[in-house]
Amino acid sequence: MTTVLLSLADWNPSRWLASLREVLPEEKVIALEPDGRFSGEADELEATEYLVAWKPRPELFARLPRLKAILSVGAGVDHLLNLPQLPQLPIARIVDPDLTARMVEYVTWQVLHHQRLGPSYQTLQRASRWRQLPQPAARELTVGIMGLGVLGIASADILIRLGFRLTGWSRRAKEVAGVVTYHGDGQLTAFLRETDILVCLLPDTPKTRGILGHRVFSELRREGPLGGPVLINAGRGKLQNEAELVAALKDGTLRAASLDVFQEEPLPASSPLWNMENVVITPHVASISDPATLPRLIARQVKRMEAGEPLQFVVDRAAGY
Ligand code: NDP
Ligand code: OXD
Repeated sequence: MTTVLLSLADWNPSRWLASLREVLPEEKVIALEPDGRFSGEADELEATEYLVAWKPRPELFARLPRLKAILSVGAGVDHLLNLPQLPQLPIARIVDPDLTARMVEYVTWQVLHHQRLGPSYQTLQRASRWRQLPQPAARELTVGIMGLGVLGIASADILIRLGFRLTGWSRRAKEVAGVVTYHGDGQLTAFLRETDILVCLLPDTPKTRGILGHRVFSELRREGPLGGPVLINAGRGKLQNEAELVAALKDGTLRAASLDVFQEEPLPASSPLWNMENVVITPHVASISDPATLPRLIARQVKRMEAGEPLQFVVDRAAGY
């Protein structure tokens, strides 16, 4: 019998375990406690062939000699690739319509918040002031998406339909209907120069870490109708240099920001970002992995591999995502 092990840090595994058992009725599905303990027998753990994981502990792998593949329950895989004792096995990530739809909602919500001058109206409301501000039309703004992958392309698609002008930046050259595309380090400046609202949906890799800093902020378009560029980061917190981000938000290099991810999560109470009027903070919820929908995808992956078919959505370990 195939054994599937669930290891979820930070999340309660009970709903995941119940859903996985429902979609994998012929397999043995076992789970670690959120603190990494296993309450079953050691030989059950040793029989594990598939690890379904979010932030597993590195020492876990030494206890899984029969492991065949690692299935991330997140779209991002930095929680795996940064582990020191990661075995050389295939790793698959989540590509799922539910997770994608939730990210599209977040990106659209935040782009509209800034286009419709949400931060300014919140300030006016706090001062009980009734004042109508000049409202830029969507067509007057360029939304530049850094990371033109599954989530970036789906977000661009909706924003185009709302009338925004869309550009995108990726590692390799690509064509996306309705999007002016740029790629590679050599085209980054050209991409930034025309961007009013920068949406970051990049993965955290050795190449992208720290990219959201002074250099990028200062190259964004300053003459746009919002009176300065806006950053929306739902990629990863390690992409942003938070000291440079705070400085840019204070000195006007950035007009405003919506941040879902942070260098340190939870964001420490001491962070100046909490109290900045031009910052919208959400606690890494731009999208979520839903235990009601994702276990079906995980079950499909296990069945594919057991049938001798290749896994889908396999991570390119050299590229880091
Ligand atoms: P994809 O792998 O589909 O897309 C990644 C994109 O980033 C690709 O376009 C890729 O380029 C580009 N990229 C990678 N490295 C570079 C680089 N060095 N220079 C330029 N572009 C680069 O990922 P997804 O769209 O599915 O997810 C993106 C990220 O979103 C995840 O890795 C995760 O960090 C984050 N995320 C955040 C969530 C949240 O709740 N905040 C929820 C889910 C995901 P190319 O097209 O050439 O490969
Ligand atoms: C993910 C996330 O990577 O939720 O899926 O951050």
